[in-house]
This record gives sequence, C-alpha cells and structure tokens, in this order.
Amino acid sequence: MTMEELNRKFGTSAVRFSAGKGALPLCTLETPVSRAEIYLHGAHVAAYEPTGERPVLYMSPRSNFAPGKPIRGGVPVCFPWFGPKADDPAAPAHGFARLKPWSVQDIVCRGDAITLSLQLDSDAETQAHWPFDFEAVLQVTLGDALKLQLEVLNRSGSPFEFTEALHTYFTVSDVRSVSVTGLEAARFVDKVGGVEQGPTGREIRFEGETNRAYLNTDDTCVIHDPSWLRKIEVAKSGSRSTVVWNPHVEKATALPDLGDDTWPNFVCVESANALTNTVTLAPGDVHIMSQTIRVMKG
Ligand code: TA6
Repeated sequence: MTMEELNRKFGTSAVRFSAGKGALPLCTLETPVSRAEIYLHGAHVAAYEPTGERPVLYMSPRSNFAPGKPIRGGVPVCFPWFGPKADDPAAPAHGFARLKPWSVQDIVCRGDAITLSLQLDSDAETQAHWPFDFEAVLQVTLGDALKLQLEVLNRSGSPFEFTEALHTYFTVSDVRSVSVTGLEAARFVDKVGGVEQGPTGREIRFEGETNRAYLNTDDTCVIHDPSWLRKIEVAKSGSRSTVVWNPHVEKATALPDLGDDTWPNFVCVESANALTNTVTLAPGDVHIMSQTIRVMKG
C-alpha cells in the first residue's frame, strides 16, 4: 500500500505514515505520554520517547536506511536465526526478517494505548534461506510503556526450529558508568571468551567488549544509569535467553554503520531464544515472545 492508502485506511491524529529516512515507509505513533517510530522495513522500532524523557532507544548516526540492509539501532527483529546461520555462513546475520518489508496487518487504539501489528509471510526469497512456510506478526503497543510481541505461526506441514531476538539498543549516558541487574543467577555463554560461565552473582558492568548470551532465564532486567538518574526495566515473556552486548571500541571500529565514537552511548539487552534455547514449533502452532520496556526515575 502507498503512504496515502495507509493513511486513508489507518491514519488518525495519533497514527501517521510518511516517508522516513532513505524514503522507507515509516509509521509514527503518538499518545499523550509517548511517541514511537516504526519502519515497515524489518518491522523496525526505531524510536521510543516517553514525553519529557530522553530517547530510550539508541540509533546510530551512521545507520543505513535501505532495502536489504539492517538498521543499526532501535529494535532489530532477529528471526529465524540469531547470529550467523550455522549451516550457511553466506546467509545474513540474525536472519532475514530485519531485511524484509513487513505489511500493516492492523492498528487498534484502546484508551490512550495504540497497537500496531505488522506481518511477514514466507516467500520464495525466505524459503531459499529457510525452507518453511510461516507467518510472523510483530505487535508494537505504545502507551505508558513500550511492548513488542513477536508471534510466529508454523504454516508448514512439518515442525521447524528457530532462534530469535528483539535485539534492543538502549540509549545510556556512558556504558562505562551503567550496570545491568537481573541476570546474577543465570549461566551465560561469553562470546568474547568463547566459554560458558556459571552465574556471577553480581551486576553486569562494561569495562570492555561485552557479549554474553544468558540462558534459561525468564528474569526481568534493569539498566541502571545513575548519571541520568534513570532506570530502564526490560521485562519479557516467552523468552528463555537474554543477550547483553556492547562492542566497546575494539569491535565498534569494525562496524562502519556504528563507528569508533558512539559505542559508549548504548547497551543492548536483547530478549531472545538463542543458542540452546532454540524453539521447536509444531505445524499450526504459534510461539509468542514479548519484551516490555518501561522507564523509571532513579
Ligand atoms: O547480540 C550481539 C551480537 O550477536 C554481536 O555478536 C554482534 O554481532 C551484534 O549482535 C550485532 O550484530 P549485527 O549483525 O547487527 O552487526
């Protein structure tokens, strides 16, 4: 649908479609207490701002905004695999979902909250990478918090396995002065050291490159940012893994859409089902993973 058709069908004073960066279709949602920007490209939540608050989601000033390229920041939707594809190193990292245009399935306003539903169906391009029929829906609910819900329906005649993540980039004052709590009791795979580690019993701090996949945890995380007197709560459901990442300068330099000067301004806390937390879905079944982001003073 064109912008005009989308605005005619779904547009209200709180919901507007326009040409965003790179002329990619953009949906802007506004409530009395918040606003959000979602690109149809990759069903990518690119901005979330409670009224009077600093932006909650980080966006790289060097991000690409182009068909077939991932956006660096916001909430990349990683599906149907997390990280490199085990059996095909040439396949796109983190799956194809974040590279494809999604369509608008529905927009529902309940009170002051708005829910935008975007849909991705399997096609010849996806089946070339992953030979299954599926329907994916990302529901984005904006209100006094931001909730993302990724639903996957198996439309194939056989079961399939997948991994996934809501690869969320959170804006922080300086990653070297923040901490993340909630994962003290979880084992994790340290992707920097390449080994599995037992629970640390303490908060996560970011003195260097940090890339950890915590496994078998349903727990809520909190990002503590004392310099901004802010905490960001990251609650989840249907997710057994949480990935925590900051490249520090070592790896940021190697990412042209990030660069070696902005890595202190974000931390990724990703609700996921990754590594050994692979999801197996029977024909006709639906799997739902959600992440709810709430900003608090403190
Ligand atoms: O979630 C952490 C991670 O898997 C890192 O290993 C790093 O690759 C990051 O994702 C970003 O991946 P991308 O493909 O978006 O550059």
